[in-house]
Amino acid sequence: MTTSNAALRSWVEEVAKLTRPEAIHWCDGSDAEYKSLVESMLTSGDLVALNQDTYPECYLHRSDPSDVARVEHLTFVCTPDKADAGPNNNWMSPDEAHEQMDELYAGCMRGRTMYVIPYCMGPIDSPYARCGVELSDSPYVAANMKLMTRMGKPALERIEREGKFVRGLHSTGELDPDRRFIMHFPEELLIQSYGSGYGGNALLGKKCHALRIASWQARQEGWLAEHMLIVEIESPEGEKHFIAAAFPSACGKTNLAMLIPPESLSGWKVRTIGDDIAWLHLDEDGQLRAVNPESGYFGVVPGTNAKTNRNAFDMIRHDAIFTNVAVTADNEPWWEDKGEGEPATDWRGRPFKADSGPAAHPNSRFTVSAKQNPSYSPLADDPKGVPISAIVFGGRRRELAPLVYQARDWQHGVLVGASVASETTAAATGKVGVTRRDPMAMKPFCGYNYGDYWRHWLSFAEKSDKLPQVFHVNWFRRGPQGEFLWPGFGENLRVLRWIIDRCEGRSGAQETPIGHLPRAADLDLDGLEIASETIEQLLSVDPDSWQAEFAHLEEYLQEFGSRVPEGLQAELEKTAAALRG
Ligand code: OXD
Ligand code: MN
Repeated sequence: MTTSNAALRSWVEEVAKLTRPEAIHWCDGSDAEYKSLVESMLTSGDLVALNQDTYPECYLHRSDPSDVARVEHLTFVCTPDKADAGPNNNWMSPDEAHEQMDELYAGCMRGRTMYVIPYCMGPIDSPYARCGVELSDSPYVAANMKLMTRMGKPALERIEREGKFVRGLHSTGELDPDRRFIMHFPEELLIQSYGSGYGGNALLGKKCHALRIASWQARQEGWLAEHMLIVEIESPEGEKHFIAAAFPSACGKTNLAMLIPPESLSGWKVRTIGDDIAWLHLDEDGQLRAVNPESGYFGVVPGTNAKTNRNAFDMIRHDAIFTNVAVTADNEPWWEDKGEGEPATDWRGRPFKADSGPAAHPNSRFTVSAKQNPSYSPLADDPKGVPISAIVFGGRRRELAPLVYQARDWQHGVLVGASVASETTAAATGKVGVTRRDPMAMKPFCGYNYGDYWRHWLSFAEKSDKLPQVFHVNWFRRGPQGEFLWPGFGENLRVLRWIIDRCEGRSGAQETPIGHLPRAADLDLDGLEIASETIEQLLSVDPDSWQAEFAHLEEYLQEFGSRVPEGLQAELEKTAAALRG
């Protein structure tokens, strides 16, 4: 196979000349191709077959122990002007980065096959979708890209029609953390990744293309590329709403997108459009519409069980790739809080010992096609996307942030998004559980200066008078003994209902300096056992703590100097003044 697109042909030739692969395989995206990729990885030991009776077509990949998460300190945005990447990104000049990467790539695919992986982010016939081609020497990447994206022939045909595509070059290299880089060249629509096989570093359609490069393109073209799930909620009366929600990595986006209503709300239906990324566009009527650029999930495994996420639990019982989970004596995948079975072998393939850390890696993952999700919405394939009623921001905060609050208007909503902070998780290397600022949950993914990004967000107010309402949630408030105050999971639908009712002007709220909060009576708590003092605690705003929070936020924004838009600064001052009373 080859292509009629001359630019793609000559790029493939140029890369082959540099990296020297033994063979070049053009991926067609067929099921037969997926099967043969799996077969070859079973032979090479890259994959291990799991119990095929209880987990048919499920396989385990054990990564190098040094290569289990995104590496933010090795991820760069390479713009000619450092200020365009902003203090939120690591920066290297394009010339220096190219020189360094060319050196690493020289001859790196000797003895290996280079896979040419054409893919489309978004429904294949959507005007909002964008295509890319990843060149990779990893069959694990090729197989995962088949599950995660619309990969193969239809994508190549679209590239041949349109002529435009994002280029991504990936080599597993030696998996040496000292020779590992994830480089982005937004002006060249180019990604270069070396030395890691981990999803977020190696499946270039996801974080690298659909967020870092796409956020840059989105600013130029007037749309938004966001780290958001998209969920469809239908009331017993048949009223439908779509909510987009941004939470940092491993803070429950997948669980919320696949929520199962509690028994007392059994007439409600929840369906998944996406669990990680949303591309948001204004249509000709000024309605914000969302498409999920992905067509599969790369989700965190630990904690997934029949109670927390029944849909995901069922969806990963067949045709799934597991990365870095443990294995039972029956050769079934196992992870912490699975709720059944016990580990015999840990994620590194060693006999499991209870005193030598978790059996599954805390950032172990599943990869599956979205179509396997019992709550999959066919609207995920709608080329027009879905109309968004509410945008919800959230973080993992043991203190301060109440269960839910609503921004006063769009400008205030941008401040609410910019003020997101969250405890770090195992999704990236580094310390876990440290609170860090993570505006719009995009800290690791915004491909340009945050100051310019907030300005771009604010500009939507001039383009439409029908923008979604903006909210903030916190499922993770803790009590004095460290216990979670809110039950979370399916019960979060109670909060989403209040959000929907606010969008429809149907439910009450109290005004506070940080925004509108429900009173206990404004939430449907029927059938939920929760003490009234706990609800009061979840719905309270402590002005002193919030003043301290705003002082911290102001200091943080100052890092972005004159790039911080006036509208955001003005909104910050307005809220800070209200907090002072
Ligand atoms: C992810 C992440 O894998 O955010 O989605 O790290
Ligand atoms: Mn994510």
